[in-house]
Amino acid sequence: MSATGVKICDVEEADKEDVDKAVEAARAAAQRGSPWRRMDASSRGRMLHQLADLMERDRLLLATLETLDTGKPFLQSFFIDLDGSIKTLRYYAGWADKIQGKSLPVDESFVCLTKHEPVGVCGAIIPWNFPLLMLTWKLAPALSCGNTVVIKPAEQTPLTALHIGSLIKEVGFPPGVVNIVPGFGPTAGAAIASHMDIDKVAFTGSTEVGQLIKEAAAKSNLKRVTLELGGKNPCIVFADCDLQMAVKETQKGAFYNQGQCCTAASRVFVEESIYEEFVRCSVENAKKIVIGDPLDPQTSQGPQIDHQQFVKIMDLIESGKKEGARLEYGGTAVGEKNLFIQPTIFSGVKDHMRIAKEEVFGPVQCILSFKSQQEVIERANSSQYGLVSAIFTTSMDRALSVSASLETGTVWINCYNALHTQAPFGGYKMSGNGRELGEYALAEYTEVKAVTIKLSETL
Ligand code: TXE
Repeated sequence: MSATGVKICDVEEADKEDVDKAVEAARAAAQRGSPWRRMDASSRGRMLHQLADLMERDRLLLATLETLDTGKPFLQSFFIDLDGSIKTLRYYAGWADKIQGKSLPVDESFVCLTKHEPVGVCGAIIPWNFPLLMLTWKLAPALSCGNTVVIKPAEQTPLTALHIGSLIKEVGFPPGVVNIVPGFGPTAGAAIASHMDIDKVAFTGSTEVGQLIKEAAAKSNLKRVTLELGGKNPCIVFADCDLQMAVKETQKGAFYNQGQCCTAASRVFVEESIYEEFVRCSVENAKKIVIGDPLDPQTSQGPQIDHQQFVKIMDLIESGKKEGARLEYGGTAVGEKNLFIQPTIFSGVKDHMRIAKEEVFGPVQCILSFKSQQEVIERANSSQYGLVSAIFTTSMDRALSVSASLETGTVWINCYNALHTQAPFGGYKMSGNGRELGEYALAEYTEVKAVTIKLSETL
Protein backbone atom coordinates (compact mmCIF):
# COMPACT_ATOMS: atom_id res chain seq x y z
CA MET A 1 0.00 0.00 0.00
CA SER A 2 1.40 3.45 -0.90
CA ALA A 3 1.31 6.60 1.28
CA THR A 4 -2.04 7.53 -0.20
CA GLY A 5 -3.53 4.06 0.28
CA VAL A 6 -3.15 2.93 -3.34
CA LYS A 7 -2.19 -0.72 -3.93
CA ILE A 8 1.41 -1.02 -5.18
CA CYS A 9 1.36 -4.69 -6.21
CA ASP A 10 0.35 -8.19 -5.12
CA VAL A 11 2.85 -10.46 -3.38
CA GLU A 12 2.71 -14.25 -3.07
CA GLU A 13 1.91 -15.37 0.46
CA ALA A 14 4.09 -18.05 2.05
CA ASP A 15 2.39 -20.35 4.55
CA LYS A 16 3.57 -23.17 6.82
CA GLU A 17 4.15 -25.58 3.88
CA ASP A 18 6.38 -23.01 2.17
CA VAL A 19 8.34 -22.52 5.38
CA ASP A 20 8.82 -26.31 5.53
CA LYS A 21 10.19 -26.32 1.98
CA ALA A 22 12.47 -23.38 2.73
CA VAL A 23 13.81 -25.09 5.87
CA GLU A 24 14.43 -28.30 3.92
CA ALA A 25 16.47 -26.36 1.37
CA ALA A 26 18.32 -24.47 4.11
CA ARG A 27 19.08 -27.72 5.97
CA ALA A 28 20.47 -29.37 2.82
CA ALA A 29 22.66 -26.33 2.16
CA ALA A 30 23.93 -26.40 5.77
CA GLN A 31 24.97 -30.11 5.71
CA ARG A 32 28.61 -30.94 6.28
CA GLY A 33 30.20 -31.45 2.88
CA SER A 34 27.78 -29.08 1.08
CA PRO A 35 29.26 -26.42 -1.24
CA TRP A 36 28.46 -23.74 1.37
CA ARG A 37 30.07 -25.63 4.27
CA ARG A 38 33.13 -26.49 2.18
CA MET A 39 33.60 -22.93 0.94
CA ASP A 40 36.66 -21.07 2.31
CA ALA A 41 35.71 -18.49 4.91
CA SER A 42 37.42 -15.80 2.83
CA SER A 43 35.23 -16.73 -0.17
CA ARG A 44 32.13 -16.38 2.05
CA GLY A 45 33.31 -12.89 2.93
CA ARG A 46 33.83 -12.13 -0.76
CA MET A 47 30.25 -13.13 -1.53
CA LEU A 48 28.97 -10.76 1.15
CA HIS A 49 31.05 -7.98 -0.41
CA GLN A 50 29.57 -8.84 -3.82
CA LEU A 51 26.08 -8.56 -2.36
CA ALA A 52 27.02 -5.15 -0.96
CA ASP A 53 28.34 -4.14 -4.42
CA LEU A 54 24.99 -5.06 -6.01
CA MET A 55 23.10 -3.12 -3.36
CA GLU A 56 25.26 -0.12 -4.16
CA ARG A 57 24.48 -0.59 -7.85
CA ASP A 58 20.73 -0.82 -7.11
CA ARG A 59 20.71 1.77 -4.34
CA LEU A 60 18.25 4.10 -6.07
CA LEU A 61 15.83 1.26 -6.82
CA LEU A 62 16.06 -0.19 -3.31
CA ALA A 63 15.60 3.22 -1.63
CA THR A 64 12.58 3.94 -3.84
CA LEU A 65 11.05 0.55 -3.08
CA GLU A 66 11.67 1.06 0.64
CA THR A 67 9.96 4.45 0.56
CA LEU A 68 7.01 3.19 -1.48
CA ASP A 69 6.53 0.28 0.91
CA THR A 70 7.04 2.03 4.27
CA GLY A 71 6.18 5.68 3.58
CA LYS A 72 9.49 6.86 5.04
CA PRO A 73 11.03 9.95 3.39
CA PHE A 74 13.12 9.02 0.36
CA LEU A 75 16.30 10.78 1.46
CA GLN A 76 16.23 8.84 4.72
CA SER A 77 15.84 5.55 2.83
CA PHE A 78 18.64 6.47 0.46
CA PHE A 79 21.13 7.80 2.98
CA ILE A 80 20.32 6.07 6.28
CA ASP A 81 18.71 2.69 5.51
CA LEU A 82 20.79 1.88 2.43
CA ASP A 83 24.00 3.18 3.93
CA GLY A 84 23.47 1.18 7.15
CA SER A 85 22.57 -1.99 5.23
CA ILE A 86 25.58 -1.83 2.89
CA LYS A 87 27.95 -1.05 5.77
CA THR A 88 26.57 -3.99 7.77
CA LEU A 89 27.24 -6.40 4.89
CA ARG A 90 30.77 -5.08 4.42
CA TYR A 91 31.51 -5.18 8.16
CA TYR A 92 30.50 -8.85 8.45
CA ALA A 93 32.17 -9.67 5.12
CA GLY A 94 35.38 -8.65 6.85
CA TRP A 95 34.69 -10.92 9.84
CA ALA A 96 34.12 -14.11 7.82
CA ASP A 97 37.73 -15.32 7.96
CA LYS A 98 38.46 -13.95 11.42
CA ILE A 99 35.98 -16.01 13.44
CA GLN A 100 38.48 -17.95 15.47
CA GLY A 101 38.72 -19.93 18.68
CA LYS A 102 41.32 -20.09 21.43
CA SER A 103 43.91 -22.42 22.86
CA LEU A 104 43.15 -22.80 26.58
CA PRO A 105 45.52 -23.48 29.48
CA VAL A 106 43.61 -26.43 30.99
CA ASP A 107 44.79 -28.55 33.95
CA GLU A 108 47.08 -31.60 33.71
CA SER A 109 48.48 -32.91 30.41
CA PHE A 110 45.69 -31.85 28.11
CA VAL A 111 45.45 -29.35 25.31
CA CYS A 112 42.09 -27.66 24.78
CA LEU A 113 41.11 -25.78 21.64
CA THR A 114 37.85 -23.99 20.96
CA LYS A 115 36.25 -23.79 17.54
CA HIS A 116 33.39 -21.49 16.53
CA GLU A 117 31.05 -23.38 14.24
CA PRO A 118 27.86 -22.24 12.48
CA VAL A 119 24.65 -22.83 14.45
CA GLY A 120 22.96 -24.28 11.35
CA VAL A 121 19.63 -23.05 9.97
CA CYS A 122 18.74 -19.57 11.26
CA GLY A 123 15.25 -18.10 11.08
CA ALA A 124 14.81 -14.32 10.89
CA ILE A 125 11.52 -12.49 11.47
CA ILE A 126 11.67 -8.87 10.32
CA PRO A 127 9.54 -5.83 11.26
CA TRP A 128 8.15 -3.15 8.94
CA ASN A 129 9.82 -0.03 10.36
CA PHE A 130 13.32 -0.68 8.89
CA PRO A 131 12.72 -3.63 6.54
CA LEU A 132 16.07 -3.65 4.75
CA LEU A 133 18.22 -2.63 7.70
CA MET A 134 16.73 -5.21 10.05
CA LEU A 135 17.13 -7.86 7.36
CA THR A 136 20.83 -7.14 6.86
CA TRP A 137 21.44 -6.94 10.65
CA LYS A 138 20.41 -10.62 10.70
CA LEU A 139 21.48 -11.89 7.28
CA ALA A 140 25.04 -10.53 7.33
CA PRO A 141 26.31 -12.05 10.62
CA ALA A 142 24.42 -15.31 9.93
CA LEU A 143 26.12 -15.80 6.55
CA SER A 144 29.48 -14.51 7.76
CA CYS A 145 29.51 -17.32 10.36
CA GLY A 146 28.56 -19.92 7.72
CA ASN A 147 24.86 -20.46 8.56
CA THR A 148 21.94 -20.76 6.17
CA VAL A 149 18.82 -18.61 6.65
CA VAL A 150 15.05 -18.52 6.29
CA ILE A 151 13.82 -14.93 6.39
CA LYS A 152 10.26 -13.72 6.83
CA PRO A 153 9.79 -10.03 6.01
CA ALA A 154 6.87 -8.18 7.63
CA GLU A 155 3.57 -8.55 5.77
CA GLN A 156 3.37 -4.75 5.33
CA THR A 157 6.80 -4.40 3.71
CA PRO A 158 8.10 -7.37 1.69
CA LEU A 159 9.38 -5.55 -1.43
CA THR A 160 13.04 -4.82 -0.64
CA ALA A 161 13.51 -8.32 0.81
CA LEU A 162 12.27 -9.78 -2.47
CA HIS A 163 14.70 -7.68 -4.47
CA ILE A 164 17.51 -8.83 -2.16
CA GLY A 165 16.45 -12.38 -3.09
CA SER A 166 17.20 -11.65 -6.74
CA LEU A 167 20.58 -10.11 -5.80
CA ILE A 168 21.44 -13.23 -3.77
CA LYS A 169 20.88 -15.30 -6.93
CA GLU A 170 22.91 -12.87 -9.01
CA VAL A 171 25.88 -13.13 -6.62
CA GLY A 172 25.65 -16.91 -6.89
CA PHE A 173 25.18 -18.03 -3.29
CA PRO A 174 24.63 -21.81 -3.40
CA PRO A 175 20.94 -22.78 -3.60
CA GLY A 176 19.24 -23.04 -0.20
CA VAL A 177 21.65 -20.74 1.62
CA VAL A 178 19.17 -17.83 1.67
CA ASN A 179 15.40 -18.42 1.60
CA ILE A 180 12.87 -15.59 1.71
CA VAL A 181 9.28 -16.37 2.68
CA PRO A 182 6.96 -13.34 2.59
CA GLY A 183 3.98 -14.14 4.79
CA PHE A 184 1.95 -13.25 7.85
CA GLY A 185 3.05 -13.52 11.48
CA PRO A 186 0.61 -16.06 12.95
CA THR A 187 1.17 -18.40 9.95
CA ALA A 188 4.64 -18.16 8.37
CA GLY A 189 6.20 -16.39 11.40
CA ALA A 190 4.81 -18.89 13.89
CA ALA A 191 5.95 -21.78 11.66
CA ILE A 192 9.52 -20.49 11.89
CA ALA A 193 9.38 -20.01 15.67
CA SER A 194 8.08 -23.53 16.30
CA HIS A 195 9.98 -25.39 13.55
CA MET A 196 11.79 -28.51 14.75
CA ASP A 197 14.56 -28.09 12.19
CA ILE A 198 15.46 -24.43 12.70
CA ASP A 199 18.37 -24.02 15.11
CA LYS A 200 18.08 -20.35 15.96
CA VAL A 201 15.60 -17.54 15.46
CA ALA A 202 16.27 -13.80 15.48
CA PHE A 203 13.23 -11.57 15.89
CA THR A 204 12.63 -7.82 15.87
CA GLY A 205 9.13 -6.64 16.71
CA SER A 206 6.66 -6.22 19.55
CA THR A 207 7.31 -7.48 23.07
CA GLU A 208 4.07 -9.52 22.96
CA VAL A 209 5.16 -11.44 19.86
CA GLY A 210 8.69 -11.76 21.31
CA GLN A 211 7.15 -13.66 24.21
CA LEU A 212 5.26 -15.93 21.78
CA ILE A 213 8.48 -16.66 19.87
CA LYS A 214 10.34 -17.64 23.02
CA GLU A 215 7.45 -19.81 24.13
CA ALA A 216 7.28 -21.53 20.72
CA ALA A 217 11.05 -22.09 20.78
CA ALA A 218 10.83 -23.62 24.26
CA LYS A 219 7.94 -25.89 23.31
CA SER A 220 9.51 -27.10 20.06
CA ASN A 221 13.26 -27.77 19.93
CA LEU A 222 14.70 -25.16 22.34
CA LYS A 223 16.15 -23.26 19.41
CA ARG A 224 18.36 -20.31 20.34
CA VAL A 225 16.41 -17.05 20.42
CA THR A 226 17.54 -13.44 20.10
CA LEU A 227 14.93 -10.74 20.52
CA GLU A 228 14.97 -7.02 19.82
CA LEU A 229 11.72 -5.61 21.19
CA GLY A 230 10.09 -2.41 22.34
CA GLY A 231 11.41 0.54 24.32
CA LYS A 232 10.23 3.49 26.38
CA ASN A 233 13.51 5.26 26.11
CA PRO A 234 14.47 7.97 28.61
CA CYS A 235 16.49 11.07 27.67
CA ILE A 236 17.87 13.08 30.57
CA VAL A 237 18.49 16.73 29.81
CA PHE A 238 20.52 18.53 32.50
CA ALA A 239 20.46 22.30 32.89
CA ASP A 240 24.15 22.62 31.92
CA CYS A 241 23.60 21.10 28.45
CA ASP A 242 23.88 22.79 25.06
CA LEU A 243 20.16 23.53 24.93
CA GLN A 244 19.68 23.91 21.17
CA MET A 245 21.60 20.72 20.51
CA ALA A 246 19.58 18.83 23.13
CA VAL A 247 16.31 20.12 21.64
CA LYS A 248 17.32 19.01 18.13
CA GLU A 249 18.66 15.60 19.13
CA THR A 250 15.79 14.63 21.43
CA GLN A 251 13.31 15.70 18.80
CA LYS A 252 15.11 13.78 16.10
CA GLY A 253 14.86 10.85 18.50
CA ALA A 254 11.12 11.33 19.01
CA PHE A 255 10.05 11.97 15.42
CA TYR A 256 12.51 10.06 13.22
CA ASN A 257 10.76 7.57 10.91
CA GLN A 258 7.36 8.99 12.01
CA GLY A 259 8.24 7.94 15.55
CA GLN A 260 8.21 4.28 14.47
CA CYS A 261 11.51 3.33 16.09
CA CYS A 262 12.22 0.95 18.94
CA THR A 263 14.78 3.59 19.93
CA ALA A 264 12.22 6.45 19.93
CA ALA A 265 13.05 9.14 22.49
CA SER A 266 9.68 8.74 24.14
CA ARG A 267 10.35 10.09 27.65
CA VAL A 268 12.31 13.33 27.71
CA PHE A 269 13.16 14.32 31.31
CA VAL A 270 14.24 17.97 31.52
CA GLU A 271 15.75 19.64 34.59
CA GLU A 272 13.26 22.05 36.17
CA SER A 273 15.27 25.26 35.70
CA ILE A 274 15.36 24.96 31.86
CA TYR A 275 12.05 23.13 31.45
CA GLU A 276 9.93 25.96 30.05
CA GLU A 277 12.58 27.14 27.65
CA PHE A 278 13.17 23.58 26.47
CA VAL A 279 9.45 23.10 25.75
CA ARG A 280 9.25 26.44 23.92
CA CYS A 281 12.29 25.63 21.74
CA SER A 282 10.96 22.12 21.05
CA VAL A 283 7.70 23.56 19.72
CA GLU A 284 9.64 26.02 17.52
CA ASN A 285 11.78 23.18 16.20
CA ALA A 286 8.78 20.96 15.43
CA LYS A 287 7.30 23.68 13.20
CA LYS A 288 10.15 23.04 10.72
CA ILE A 289 8.97 19.47 10.04
CA VAL A 290 7.56 19.08 6.52
CA ILE A 291 4.79 16.49 6.19
CA GLY A 292 4.06 15.22 2.70
CA ASP A 293 4.70 12.82 -0.16
CA PRO A 294 7.57 10.61 1.02
CA LEU A 295 9.07 10.56 -2.48
CA ASP A 296 9.44 14.38 -2.42
CA PRO A 297 12.98 15.22 -1.23
CA GLN A 298 11.60 18.20 0.76
CA THR A 299 9.51 15.88 2.96
CA SER A 300 10.78 15.08 6.44
CA GLN A 301 7.74 13.17 7.73
CA GLY A 302 5.62 10.62 5.86
CA PRO A 303 2.53 8.61 6.81
CA GLN A 304 2.29 5.95 9.54
CA ILE A 305 2.65 2.37 8.32
CA ASP A 306 -0.99 1.23 8.42
CA HIS A 307 -4.46 1.90 9.77
CA GLN A 308 -3.97 -0.29 12.84
CA GLN A 309 -0.90 1.66 13.96
CA PHE A 310 -2.62 4.96 13.10
CA VAL A 311 -5.58 4.10 15.35
CA LYS A 312 -3.28 3.01 18.20
CA ILE A 313 -1.33 6.31 18.05
CA MET A 314 -4.46 8.49 17.88
CA ASP A 315 -5.88 6.60 20.87
CA LEU A 316 -2.71 7.26 22.88
CA ILE A 317 -2.78 10.95 21.92
CA GLU A 318 -6.39 11.14 23.16
CA SER A 319 -5.37 9.41 26.40
CA GLY A 320 -2.65 12.05 26.92
CA LYS A 321 -5.22 14.84 26.53
CA LYS A 322 -7.69 13.11 28.87
CA GLU A 323 -5.11 12.27 31.54
CA GLY A 324 -4.14 15.92 31.83
CA ALA A 325 -0.91 16.33 29.84
CA ARG A 326 -0.61 19.75 28.14
CA LEU A 327 -0.84 19.53 24.35
CA GLU A 328 1.80 22.01 23.14
CA TYR A 329 1.77 21.18 19.44
CA GLY A 330 0.02 18.92 16.92
CA GLY A 331 -2.28 16.26 18.30
CA THR A 332 -4.41 15.64 15.23
CA ALA A 333 -4.34 13.73 11.97
CA VAL A 334 -3.53 15.53 8.72
CA GLY A 335 -6.17 15.06 6.01
CA GLU A 336 -9.16 12.83 6.32
CA LYS A 337 -8.28 9.66 4.46
CA ASN A 338 -4.52 9.35 4.85
CA LEU A 339 -2.31 8.05 7.62
CA PHE A 340 -0.41 11.28 8.37
CA ILE A 341 -0.25 12.52 11.98
CA GLN A 342 1.06 15.94 13.03
CA PRO A 343 4.23 15.87 15.10
CA THR A 344 2.81 16.07 18.60
CA ILE A 345 4.36 17.49 21.76
CA PHE A 346 3.00 17.02 25.26
CA SER A 347 4.43 18.84 28.29
CA GLY A 348 3.48 18.33 31.92
CA VAL A 349 3.59 14.57 31.37
CA LYS A 350 3.49 12.47 34.56
CA ASP A 351 5.01 9.01 35.00
CA HIS A 352 1.66 7.29 35.54
CA MET A 353 0.10 8.45 32.25
CA ARG A 354 -0.29 5.93 29.44
CA ILE A 355 1.80 8.08 27.06
CA ALA A 356 4.67 7.87 29.59
CA LYS A 357 4.41 4.10 29.99
CA GLU A 358 3.31 2.54 26.69
CA GLU A 359 5.27 2.41 23.46
CA VAL A 360 3.43 4.90 21.18
CA PHE A 361 5.36 4.12 17.98
CA GLY A 362 4.20 7.41 16.45
CA PRO A 363 5.33 11.05 16.23
CA VAL A 364 4.64 11.93 19.87
CA GLN A 365 7.14 13.62 22.17
CA CYS A 366 6.50 13.50 25.93
CA ILE A 367 8.37 16.07 28.01
CA LEU A 368 8.59 15.52 31.77
CA SER A 369 10.42 17.61 34.38
CA PHE A 370 12.80 16.54 37.15
CA LYS A 371 14.52 18.12 40.14
CA SER A 372 17.45 15.90 41.13
CA GLN A 373 19.86 13.44 39.53
CA GLN A 374 18.95 10.61 41.91
CA GLU A 375 15.23 11.11 41.27
CA VAL A 376 15.58 11.13 37.48
CA ILE A 377 17.73 7.98 37.44
CA GLU A 378 15.06 6.10 39.43
CA ARG A 379 12.27 7.36 37.18
CA ALA A 380 14.23 6.60 34.00
CA ASN A 381 14.81 3.03 35.19
CA SER A 382 11.27 2.42 36.36
CA SER A 383 10.11 0.76 33.14
CA GLN A 384 9.73 -2.82 31.96
CA TYR A 385 11.88 -1.79 28.99
CA GLY A 386 15.62 -1.10 28.82
CA LEU A 387 16.65 -0.53 25.22
CA VAL A 388 18.39 2.87 24.91
CA SER A 389 18.79 6.07 26.89
CA ALA A 390 20.45 9.45 26.35
CA ILE A 391 22.09 12.06 28.55
CA PHE A 392 22.60 15.72 27.66
CA THR A 393 25.15 17.61 29.77
CA THR A 394 28.48 19.37 29.33
CA SER A 395 29.90 17.52 32.36
CA MET A 396 31.53 14.26 31.26
CA ASP A 397 31.91 13.28 34.91
CA ARG A 398 28.18 13.43 35.40
CA ALA A 399 27.47 11.78 32.04
CA LEU A 400 29.66 8.80 32.90
CA SER A 401 28.30 8.29 36.40
CA VAL A 402 24.67 8.60 35.24
CA SER A 403 25.34 6.23 32.32
CA ALA A 404 26.60 3.63 34.82
CA SER A 405 23.24 3.80 36.62
CA LEU A 406 20.96 3.46 33.59
CA GLU A 407 19.51 0.00 32.88
CA THR A 408 19.67 0.12 29.07
CA GLY A 409 21.73 -1.67 26.42
CA THR A 410 22.84 1.62 24.87
CA VAL A 411 23.51 5.04 26.41
CA TRP A 412 24.00 8.00 24.08
CA ILE A 413 25.78 11.05 25.48
CA ASN A 414 25.03 14.35 23.73
CA CYS A 415 23.69 12.53 20.68
CA TYR A 416 20.76 10.35 19.63
CA ASN A 417 20.21 7.41 17.27
CA ALA A 418 23.99 7.17 16.94
CA LEU A 419 23.94 3.56 15.76
CA HIS A 420 27.12 2.07 14.35
CA THR A 421 27.69 -1.30 12.71
CA GLN A 422 30.70 -1.90 14.96
CA ALA A 423 28.84 -1.31 18.25
CA PRO A 424 26.49 -3.87 19.85
CA PHE A 425 22.77 -3.11 19.98
CA GLY A 426 20.14 -4.77 22.16
CA GLY A 427 18.09 -4.42 25.30
CA TYR A 428 18.04 -4.98 29.02
CA LYS A 429 14.86 -6.30 30.67
CA MET A 430 11.83 -6.77 28.37
CA SER A 431 13.49 -4.91 25.50
CA GLY A 432 15.07 -8.17 24.43
CA ASN A 433 17.72 -10.84 24.66
CA GLY A 434 21.10 -10.94 22.97
CA ARG A 435 22.90 -8.36 20.86
CA GLU A 436 22.92 -7.48 17.19
CA LEU A 437 25.79 -5.74 15.38
CA GLY A 438 29.46 -5.59 16.23
CA GLU A 439 31.65 -8.51 17.20
CA TYR A 440 29.08 -9.42 19.89
CA ALA A 441 26.56 -10.59 17.27
CA LEU A 442 28.98 -13.29 16.09
CA ALA A 443 28.42 -15.13 19.38
CA GLU A 444 24.69 -15.32 18.57
CA TYR A 445 25.38 -17.07 15.25
CA THR A 446 28.01 -19.61 16.34
CA GLU A 447 28.24 -22.67 18.56
CA VAL A 448 31.48 -23.03 20.51
CA LYS A 449 33.06 -26.45 20.48
CA ALA A 450 35.78 -27.38 22.99
CA VAL A 451 38.19 -29.97 21.57
CA THR A 452 40.29 -31.53 24.35
CA ILE A 453 43.33 -33.65 23.53
CA LYS A 454 45.11 -35.92 26.05
CA LEU A 455 48.85 -35.88 25.54
CA SER A 456 50.80 -39.06 26.15
CA GLU A 457 53.80 -37.10 27.38
CA THR A 458 53.56 -34.68 30.29
CA LEU A 459 54.31 -31.11 29.19
O1 TXE B 1 4.40 -5.98 15.47
P1 TXE B 1 4.62 -7.53 15.37
P2 TXE B 1 3.16 -5.10 14.89
C1 TXE B 1 6.00 -2.60 18.26
C2 TXE B 1 5.36 -1.23 18.20
C3 TXE B 1 4.12 -1.50 17.41
C4 TXE B 1 3.73 -2.86 17.94
C5 TXE B 1 2.83 -3.69 17.06
O2 TXE B 1 4.98 -0.80 19.50
O3 TXE B 1 3.12 -0.54 17.64
O4 TXE B 1 4.96 -3.54 18.08
O5 TXE B 1 3.35 -3.77 15.72
C6 TXE B 1 5.73 -11.06 12.87
N1 TXE B 1 4.79 -15.47 15.34
N2 TXE B 1 7.00 -2.82 17.24
O6 TXE B 1 1.86 -5.70 15.25
O7 TXE B 1 3.31 -8.22 15.21
C7 TXE B 1 5.13 -10.08 11.88
O8 TXE B 1 4.63 -10.76 10.76
C8 TXE B 1 5.86 -15.10 14.63
C9 TXE B 1 8.37 -2.63 17.66
O9 TXE B 1 3.41 -4.88 13.46
O10 TXE B 1 5.51 -7.92 16.49
C10 TXE B 1 6.34 -9.20 11.60
O11 TXE B 1 7.17 -9.84 10.65
N3 TXE B 1 5.96 -13.90 14.05
C11 TXE B 1 9.33 -3.02 16.66
C12 TXE B 1 7.04 -9.12 12.95
O12 TXE B 1 6.56 -10.25 13.69
C13 TXE B 1 4.94 -13.05 14.18
C14 TXE B 1 9.01 -3.07 15.24
C15 TXE B 1 6.77 -7.86 13.77
O13 TXE B 1 5.38 -7.70 13.95
C16 TXE B 1 3.79 -13.37 14.92
C17 TXE B 1 7.61 -3.33 14.97
C18 TXE B 1 3.73 -14.66 15.52
N4 TXE B 1 2.70 -15.05 16.24
C19 TXE B 1 6.66 -3.16 15.97
N5 TXE B 1 2.96 -12.31 14.90
C20 TXE B 1 10.78 -2.79 16.97
N6 TXE B 1 11.29 -3.43 18.02
O14 TXE B 1 11.45 -2.05 16.26
C21 TXE B 1 3.56 -11.35 14.17
N7 TXE B 1 4.76 -11.77 13.72
